[in-house]
Amino acid sequence: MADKAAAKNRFVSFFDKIADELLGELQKFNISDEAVAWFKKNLYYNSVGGKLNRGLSVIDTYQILTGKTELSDDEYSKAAVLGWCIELLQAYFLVADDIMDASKTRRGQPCWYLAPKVGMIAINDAFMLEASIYLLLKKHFRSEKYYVDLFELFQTVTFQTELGQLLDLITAPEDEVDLSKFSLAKHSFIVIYKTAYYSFYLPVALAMHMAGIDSAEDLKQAHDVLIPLGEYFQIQDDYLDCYGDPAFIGKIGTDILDNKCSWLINTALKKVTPEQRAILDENYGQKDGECEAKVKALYKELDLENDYLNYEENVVGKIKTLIDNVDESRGFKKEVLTAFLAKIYKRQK
Ligand code: DMA
Ligand code: MG
Ligand code: MG
Ligand code: MG
Repeated sequence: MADKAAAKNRFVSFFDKIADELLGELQKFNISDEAVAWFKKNLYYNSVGGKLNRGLSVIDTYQILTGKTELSDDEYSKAAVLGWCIELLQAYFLVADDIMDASKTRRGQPCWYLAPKVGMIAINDAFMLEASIYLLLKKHFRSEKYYVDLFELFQTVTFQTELGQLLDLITAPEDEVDLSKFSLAKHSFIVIYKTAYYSFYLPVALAMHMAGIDSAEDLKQAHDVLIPLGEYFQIQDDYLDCYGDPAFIGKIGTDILDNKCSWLINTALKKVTPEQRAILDENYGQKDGECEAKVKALYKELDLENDYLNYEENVVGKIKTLIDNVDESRGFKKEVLTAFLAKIYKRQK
């Protein structure tokens, strides 16, 4: 555990270097001190303060794939840059996601668009977080033979995530609640695109390119386990939206108010009586705390917590079987996947 804390501290301190480099890019344009200070605040406010699982996973995966417990300074620096690139991508998505979901808090502080003086400047700030990824890739990887792979991977995964966000949003219209449009199949599609690709496939695929263990077959093996793993992770997120402790998860759930096609509502819809269904039709997706409370009370009556526990045991069993079947002959390692699973199993935040 102490090791884990030390690894996280080292990675967090590395962000100062990342931020200095990015601010240095800005200074090249002779931009005002005020703008530099704004960008610096944007970078720190939105990139640091989370669990950093995605970023740390690049380093962990690289170490597992190469079998090295100690990395050279150059290797550490490269893996950490890629890790922070994912965290910047996540920061970009979250700044925008919180505006679109009308969320109030993130990582225990006001969402960026609600911070003093920010407002809709947050939209441009999100774009700048994304653009920072490509400045860093160019600076650190331009002469590597896998530069184009990294570049394409970030672009492809970004598009997949945005497609997922689009589906998430159009399945949850603000002014028209129609629960008959929801299904677990739709849910699965949404969460694979909006979460699994960037949170699970991306960190591993980046480390695989860096380690040179990146045949099409091995990338596919990684993909075929990481996508179901990411789907499970987002179902945990849906569960925590309702049942998590805001003080602990750092954010206040909005899925019921926002008419989201969440795992919980889909699971509820499968087991309701016509009377209970009428309660959902009337109260789901209304921007009203009392309606939200009625939906939550019905979730309790339906004992969705138990459905979730059953789901979790079941899916973890399936994922373990998928991992058992991974072929390690080309260099990919099962341990990359078991390490990931261990990080999220029964997570509370
Ligand atoms: C998160 O979906 C997906 C992205 C791409 C940010 P969400 O709105 O459920 O996330 P959160 O619960 O963190 O707002
Ligand atoms: Mg959200
Ligand atoms: Mg969202
Ligand atoms: Mg959520």
